[in-house]
Amino acid sequence: MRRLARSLLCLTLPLALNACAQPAQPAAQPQAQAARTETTKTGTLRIETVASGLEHPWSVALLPAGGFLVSERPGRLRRIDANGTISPPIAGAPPVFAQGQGGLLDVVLDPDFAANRRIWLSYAEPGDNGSAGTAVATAILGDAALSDLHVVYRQLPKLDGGMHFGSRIAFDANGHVFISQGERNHKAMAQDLEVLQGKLVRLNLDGTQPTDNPFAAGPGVRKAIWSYGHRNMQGLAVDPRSGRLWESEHGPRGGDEINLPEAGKNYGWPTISDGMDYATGRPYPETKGRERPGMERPYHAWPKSPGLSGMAFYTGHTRSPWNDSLFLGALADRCLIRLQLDGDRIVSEERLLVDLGKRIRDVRTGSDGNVYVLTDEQDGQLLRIVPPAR
Ligand SMILES: [Ca+2]
Repeated sequence: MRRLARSLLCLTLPLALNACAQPAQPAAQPQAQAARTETTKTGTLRIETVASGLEHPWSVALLPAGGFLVSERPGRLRRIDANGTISPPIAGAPPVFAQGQGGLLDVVLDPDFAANRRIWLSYAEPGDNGSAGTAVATAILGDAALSDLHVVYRQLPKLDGGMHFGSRIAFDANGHVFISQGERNHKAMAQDLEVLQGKLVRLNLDGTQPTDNPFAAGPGVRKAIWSYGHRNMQGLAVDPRSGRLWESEHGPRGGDEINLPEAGKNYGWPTISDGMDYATGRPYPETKGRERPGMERPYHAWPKSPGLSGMAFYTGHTRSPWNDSLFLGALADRCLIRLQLDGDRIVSEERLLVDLGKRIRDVRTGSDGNVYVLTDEQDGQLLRIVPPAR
């Protein structure tokens, strides 16, 4: 009866329509295609606003038929048309722990998305008594709703607090999915193979654990683990040229790094680190230097932490001056980092969107040769970055 009365109210009192609307819906109007330019060392790039009004957008997936899927950290998934029209929240997303760094995190398309319409989501999943843990679910994308939602991975144990959930998802060409995570700010856990904090994990696409994972045969260890000793990985991508997996992670002050994680290897946190405690300016008590036998040095490190989030290779665009680059979003340094590659070798760094001055949460590269970024704000934006002409 109350629902009927509410419906009648909505029908009969147009001025009350706002009270009947779904919460947190931005105006579904295409954004003005405001463009600005920036002079860079390879020419002039153009910054176009695809959409605004996104609440702390975390990840963007480019749909093959045009348009985008965007996750908002408070727990909403939205479709954005090629012209910038933002949909209402897509129904059926999993409930999330939207506190601190937690919430709805990565959204990526299944490798066979064109045929199966399946998407993958990573998020902070609420547990008992205020606890949470990183989780990954898959679902079928419909026009307005998800269906066939399955949770395929849960970081265990679940813990209190809102820090260091990771998390990104990437696929190799051999039927595996990689899931990056954080150590939930429990540093020692990153070295403990009986828990999943601070681990990169590898699963089969059906969520089962590969029998050839490096710790699959060991007793008392988590068989999903691919590599360990990680702090908080918010970038993960496979180089389409080599098939090699790269990850970026937030270190402590001066400890942000890139690794090419290999099976069973220990990436050192917190026992080795280039970084310092933000509070004291000194190494953490757990840190015993910058290198140690059996632990991997960073493949690449920054003496001043940019705050890395989101990572994408830009390859196969031989007419672009950006060909063979790795892009990384920078939160603290408020820019887009471009690393010029020669094979696996990082030969130079260029900082883009510096004048824009926004926290960059995610970056993806399009088959159209453009680069797409999300700004991490209450009124976040999806931007299209058009590279300089060669
Ligand atoms: Ca490390």
